[in-house]
Amino acid sequence: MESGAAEPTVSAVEVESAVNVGGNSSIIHGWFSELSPMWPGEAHSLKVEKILFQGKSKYQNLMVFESSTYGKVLVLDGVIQLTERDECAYQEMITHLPLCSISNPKKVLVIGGGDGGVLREIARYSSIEQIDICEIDEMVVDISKKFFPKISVGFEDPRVNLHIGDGVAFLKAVPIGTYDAVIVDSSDPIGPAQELFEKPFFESVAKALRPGGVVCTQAESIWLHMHIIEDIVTICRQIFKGSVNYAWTTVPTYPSGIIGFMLCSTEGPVVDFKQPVGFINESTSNSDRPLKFYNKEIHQASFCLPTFARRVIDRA
Ligand code: SPD
Repeated sequence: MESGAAEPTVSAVEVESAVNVGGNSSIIHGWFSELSPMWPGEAHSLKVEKILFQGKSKYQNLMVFESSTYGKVLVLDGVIQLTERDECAYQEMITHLPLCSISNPKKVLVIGGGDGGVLREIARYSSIEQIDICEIDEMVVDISKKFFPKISVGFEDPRVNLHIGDGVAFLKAVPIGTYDAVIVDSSDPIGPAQELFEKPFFESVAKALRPGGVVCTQAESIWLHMHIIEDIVTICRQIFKGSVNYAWTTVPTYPSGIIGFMLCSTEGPVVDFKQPVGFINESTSNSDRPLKFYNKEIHQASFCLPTFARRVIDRA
């Protein structure tokens, strides 16, 4: 950690004036408003009860605040990464969409995901022997362990190997065909995650997967980012010679209230993402925490796209 000693707690009364929280966002009169050139002309706001942490790492600004209605909120460079109330809709879907699409996954790699939520979900699978994670910013891990114990619990699984470093460089060094699945739990493509949306990165992911292996990557919003999604689909169709699909989920605190995932498989045993072959529920899950969001019906439904999005994705 370069910096980031926790500043004294600030009550909502004390945030009457503007607090700069990184990026274009701010807290004004006790309301956090999320502004970014990635969603121009709109901003979602959450009422702030208390700022719990503000700091700056080598890579980004970090903030944790207690909101009035969504529990604790993790913000990186002014952009909401998760809230306690709706994180399940993201972490469960980005994990179980790929892992329930293949039989008995054994080796999984997470790029990003430093809050530990995706690890918590992967840990439900008793077939899994090895869970590697490469997160660039150690402060994200530390902050999550301090303020989000029900999310960072994922780090406690003995199968987890944490690597702090650059995911792009990590993947380049992975022997060909190592993983059954790669999950890319990144922030938006402005800032440290930019390279995770580019072609060379997807080429490295494909090399790291075994034949018929799967990748699931955070792929933004069909309401706001069709141009980004179109580019990602084009790149993925060039690289992944198995299947290429787009799915989405609702996350009320993400811009436009939804977020999507790019799901691809490499050439080899056929993967039909729309027909899950594995099943995770309370009785099969290696966890005493019930699933809150994911089920088989949601899995299948998440691939249904509105016409405007389907048109662009089909022609990409
Ligand atoms: N617009 C914000 C997208 C953030 C996606 N990653 C969230 C990390 C949660 N594990």
